[in-house]
Amino acid sequence: MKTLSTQVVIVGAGPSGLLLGALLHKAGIEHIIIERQSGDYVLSRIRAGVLEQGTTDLLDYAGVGARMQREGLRHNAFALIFKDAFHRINIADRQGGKHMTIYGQTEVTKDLMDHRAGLGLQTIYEAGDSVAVHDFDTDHPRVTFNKGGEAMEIKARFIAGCDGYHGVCRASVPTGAIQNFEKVYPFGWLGVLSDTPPVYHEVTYSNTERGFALSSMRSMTRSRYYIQCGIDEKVESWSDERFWAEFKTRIDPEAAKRLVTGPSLEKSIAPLRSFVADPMRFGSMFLAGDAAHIVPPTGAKGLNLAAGDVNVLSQAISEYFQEKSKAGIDNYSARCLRRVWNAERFSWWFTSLMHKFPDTEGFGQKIQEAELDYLVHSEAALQSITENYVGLAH
Ligand code: RFL
Ligand code: PHB
Repeated sequence: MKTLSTQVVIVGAGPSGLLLGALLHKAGIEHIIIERQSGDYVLSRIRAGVLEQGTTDLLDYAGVGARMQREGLRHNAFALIFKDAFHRINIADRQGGKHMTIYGQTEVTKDLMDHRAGLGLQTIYEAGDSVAVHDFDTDHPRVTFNKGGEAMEIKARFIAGCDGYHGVCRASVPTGAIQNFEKVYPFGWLGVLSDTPPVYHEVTYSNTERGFALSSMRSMTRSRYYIQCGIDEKVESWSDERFWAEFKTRIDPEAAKRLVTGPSLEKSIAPLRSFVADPMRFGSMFLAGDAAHIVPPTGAKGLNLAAGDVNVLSQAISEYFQEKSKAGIDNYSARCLRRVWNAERFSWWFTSLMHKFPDTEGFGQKIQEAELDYLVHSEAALQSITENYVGLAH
């Protein structure tokens, strides 16, 4: 067996793992990233698009923010549609000038990969299903895997489990040592990416009697739209024509008239789930990002939570190595979980407010419309939604 040694092994080269790597490198800490898939596969997953200011600040700090600053779209507001009417909600005016940035997860991932390549930092791709974590209840954890037919082992002081919801790190924790909290929603999101100008200038969430829709974008010429769909629906049963026809019924009538449609570049269905693992640390192994928690995408918190975790983790690990202090690593789980549960609550609430639920029918719709009406006319409620949307301070 070939053995490598480093200070931290990061499992997973999604945004959490790559950003943690950039932050550890900046703090002078050695690490190796091990990823199951190829780099191209990781880049092909179309996911998040909305970054909180805390996330863009962290990407700048990590030294990977230059293209995002040039190409990202700065948004001071988002919008809600209900009862066919459009309501713009200004965030910046209510939250001391804070704003959101539209910049796709694919682009963030690409910038982080290019940064790593430029610095010559080691990422081992295509490790497949062979990755296994060992001895994380000791100070000498190890990660083993096969690469190109050769058995390999990486010894380190810490393992960072950044391997997403289906990863191996959380799954390796003995069942008695972890508690999982979960809620699965009775619907999914059907998403379409297309090279058409976005129908709205800002991210717009629709509540309609036919179900939820979201109008987002990646640039001024590339749209990202979603509609609520049944949990068992197959993407093959949604032709582009059917998608556009349904989507038009879920935006306001003026917008439906001006909507530009076109072929989909990507089309996929995502299930909606809320999930939290508690704790997020097991001896020498830490969980970060989707490995530890999932939010439904309403409110765009997932990637931002991941960035918050790796910020806390990189500080805790650098305190350990540089100041010989265990305070940060001992506090990691509690510090993250407080922020995570705040975002879980907000994402659950926003999901419940905007989607059609199969069991509540007409009464549920009227209650949602009453709450939305209250929301857009109450300055107190607007303060609260914008404060949560832009990201609570932590
Ligand atoms: P990822 O991105 O899942 O990356 C985990 C990586 O680990 C690898 N892996 C392994 N590697 C080695 N060994 C193993 N055994 C492994 N098992 C897995 C995987 O191949 C993968 O490369 O998790 P990470 O890095 O924590 O990042 C989390 C984000 O991807 C996620 O939270 C967001 O995409 C969520 N999300 C959104 N977040 C936002 O902040 N704003 C948004 O606008 C937003 N929109 C979305 C979203 C997620 C969506 N879907 C499809 C779930 C919209 C959608 C539709
Ligand atoms: C997206 O652009 O993909 C997006 C925007 C806002 C959300 C979720 C996803 O709440």
